[in-house]
Amino acid sequence: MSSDVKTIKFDALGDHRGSLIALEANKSIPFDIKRVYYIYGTKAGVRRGYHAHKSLEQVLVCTSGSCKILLDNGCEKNIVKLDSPVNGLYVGQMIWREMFDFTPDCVLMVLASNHYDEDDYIRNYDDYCNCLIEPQN
Ligand code: T46
Repeated sequence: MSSDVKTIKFDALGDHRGSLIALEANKSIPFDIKRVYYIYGTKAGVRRGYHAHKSLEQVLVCTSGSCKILLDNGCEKNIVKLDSPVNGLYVGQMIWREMFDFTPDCVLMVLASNHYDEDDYIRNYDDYCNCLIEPQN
């Protein structure tokens, strides 16, 4: 189980025209990418997330603007600010996450290791804590 979190710094390919970042599965992104989605136009004061994933791994990248991510592994909580397209945030399995403080121009792109599956979500915090104590298959 990869219940970890880490920041990833991407190589920016730049020249006089500007910058370009290429993200490749099993290279800069540490899994096979099966899905990409992005969150944008988030209203002021909105907090999203409030869940963990049983098996999904993801890399979050703020391609525009900024937002903050609260990460909770059941023992400790950390807040990471994403404010650059050069930085990615890897979020492994069984990490509770909440996203907040979105700037109006924020585009949060997420690369995911699997297709959308609602059964992979744990959307209740008490259930999440119970799963950490007694992992299920
Ligand atoms: C995560 C954080 C960072 C789909 O139909 N397909 C999809 O691929 C996704 C991601 C969502 N949906 C549906 C499910 C809900 O009816 O779109 C609706 C909004 O999803 P949700 O409330 O889960 O969105 P967030 O912003 O709370 O969480 C999302 C991802 O769901 C989640 O995996 O880690 O972004």
